[in-house]
Amino acid sequence: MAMISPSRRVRRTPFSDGVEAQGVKAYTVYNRMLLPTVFESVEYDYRHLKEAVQVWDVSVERQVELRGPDAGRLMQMLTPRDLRGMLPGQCYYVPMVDETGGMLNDPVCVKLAEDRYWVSIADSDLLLWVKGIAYGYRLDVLVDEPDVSPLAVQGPLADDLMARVFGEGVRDVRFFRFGMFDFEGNTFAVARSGYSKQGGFEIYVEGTENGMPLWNALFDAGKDLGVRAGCPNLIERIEGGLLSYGNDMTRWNTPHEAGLGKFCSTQTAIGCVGRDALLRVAKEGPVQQIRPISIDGGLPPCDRIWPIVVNGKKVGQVTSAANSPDFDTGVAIGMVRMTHWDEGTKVQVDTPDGMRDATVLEKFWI
Ligand code: THG
Repeated sequence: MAMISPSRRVRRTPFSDGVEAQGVKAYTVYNRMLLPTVFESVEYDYRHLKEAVQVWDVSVERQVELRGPDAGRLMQMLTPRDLRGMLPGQCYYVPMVDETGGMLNDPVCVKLAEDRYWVSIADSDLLLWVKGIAYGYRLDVLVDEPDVSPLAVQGPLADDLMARVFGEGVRDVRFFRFGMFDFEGNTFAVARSGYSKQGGFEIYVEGTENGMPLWNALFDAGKDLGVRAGCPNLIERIEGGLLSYGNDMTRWNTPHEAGLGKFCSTQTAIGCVGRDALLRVAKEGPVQQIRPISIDGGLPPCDRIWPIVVNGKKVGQVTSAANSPDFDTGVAIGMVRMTHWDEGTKVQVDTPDGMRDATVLEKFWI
């Protein structure tokens, strides 16, 4: 494929110098910022992620900060997930929808204080929507994108590496919680979260100037653990059923279609945007839903929709696919119509390399 022409519009991150020094081989663009996709090879990176520990530049997970007396009210307007029980120190995966119930983003909400939240966004311009809602409802809240860049430490040895840099206390951080930890005179939120199923942390690094010192400290401390630079891994995230906004679901899907109905409490009081629309889909149920799909044979890269067909009729579409070394099959995420979404349903997938036999599954691989 051709190169990405660098320019100011495609933002670098606080860690880009480190990423390049570690030999990044490919980037994508996400939230108008560089996101590494390959270091050695997707397969090599996959194996290493599952066996050791990696440091990921996920600065593209930009933060939308809500700060002020109406921050909590605004946060609840933005998501159908019930936030009433959420305490400072917690992270919630929160679908966000427009007035029609169409998904706008699937961020992680980080509650820093009663009057301060970070919305750690997927790839859509959520800042503009949040600013519009805050302004339209005349809310007493500041909405901005702060100089915060998440750095993920993922893999089975993540606890050991993090303990060396932030102290033994990081081991006690629970899943989707965060604590405040010091590094060289700065205090950062460190959460047990991340876009893999291998376990690990995300450090919310405040201040561009603090990026490279932390990056270097993690690599110095992890030499004997075999630490490498890594990035969200296509194969592993499909095996784990981690959804990619813009690929697996878009504004034309409801959270229920995306399998995120469990994060929507449209019944309970909450006054969020899209509640009426979601009440309807929650009651009637979706007519298509995301499913894991195993596909026979070697697969080419998936950079467009692959129709799922049965007897010449379209019954869904594959939106992400890769070849899994561990499961020795093509692994994919697709949107499948109700008539064909049951476990074990045999279908065909129309790939650029020809028709492939495939099976609709119920549970993801990991
Ligand atoms: N971490 C942070 N910000 C992010 C992501 C992240 N922003 C962009 C993108 N990833 C948002 N999308 C997701 C998708 C899945 C998860 C988190 C963010 C995730 N899901 C777990 C799962 O499905 O197993 C847990 C969900 C839960 O139980 O609450 O982690 O990765 N900061």
